Amino acid sequence: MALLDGKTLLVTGVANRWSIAAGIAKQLHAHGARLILTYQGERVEDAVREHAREFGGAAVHPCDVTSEESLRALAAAAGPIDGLVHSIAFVKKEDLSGKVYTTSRDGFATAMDISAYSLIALVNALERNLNDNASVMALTYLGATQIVPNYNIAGIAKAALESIVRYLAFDLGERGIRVNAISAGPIKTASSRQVAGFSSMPAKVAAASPLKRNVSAEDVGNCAVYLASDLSTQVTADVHFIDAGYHAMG
Ligand code: 0WD
Repeated sequence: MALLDGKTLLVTGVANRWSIAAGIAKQLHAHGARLILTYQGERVEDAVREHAREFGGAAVHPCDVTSEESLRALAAAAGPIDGLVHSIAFVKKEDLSGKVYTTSRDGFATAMDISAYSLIALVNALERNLNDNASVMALTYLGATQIVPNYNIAGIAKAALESIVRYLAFDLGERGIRVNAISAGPIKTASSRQVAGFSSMPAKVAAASPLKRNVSAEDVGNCAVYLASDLSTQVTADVHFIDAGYHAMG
């Protein structure tokens, strides 16, 4: 019997095949989970539907986290779920370089809304879909707690996201629902390429980390398998690093 047999996981953020969410969906499917994939808009719908076929005919629904109507429609369509993967972030390109103090009020609000508040919005919308003992996970990055040049407002939003993870863990703990963050090492994706100077990060991590290597989206997916499974029923309000140990370097 596979680890995730009988479990249904809703995965957001599969924008294309390089997305971390695509690696997560691949591993969840490989371990027996039934998947529901969401897509932000028409621009990525075809790619997500193609992935869905690859993952055993996963169900596909639209979901734009900035729209309450879209979130309500997702809740109505999704049915019961045993877990939820939040793999969503957006920061205006001009706010991913230069000085943090030049961030506009609007840029700050957009980053916080899509990269952090969206987890609250998703959980609020899907609370009744989540079965007892379900697992909620969100993708974060070391820039939440350490200075990563140019990550800027994205790091500030990740700090908020990690705090939201802890408060949601408290809110949902009575139902046995766990809420955790996965802090991934740098992986080349459409989002990460927006961060000025990002292209040098994977090599830097590979050279400096204890394990002397980079992580892949599938490595992150393996952590998601553990967090979605009954092996992690006592783990909540945590930030789990999948970064070859880089976060512990001085
Ligand atoms: O090195 C990296 N790539 C790391 C990424 C290291 C550590 C953490 N992360 C995080 C990101 O911050 C994000 O939370 O992982 C998550 C996934 O990011 P990704 O896989 O690197 O990037 P990408 O493939 O671009 O997925 C992010 C997706 C969007 O993709 P596009 O390319 O269309 O911007 O977030 C989704 C969208 O699919 N997204 C939304 N989904 C629903 N509603 C919205 C929205 N309004 N906005 C963005």
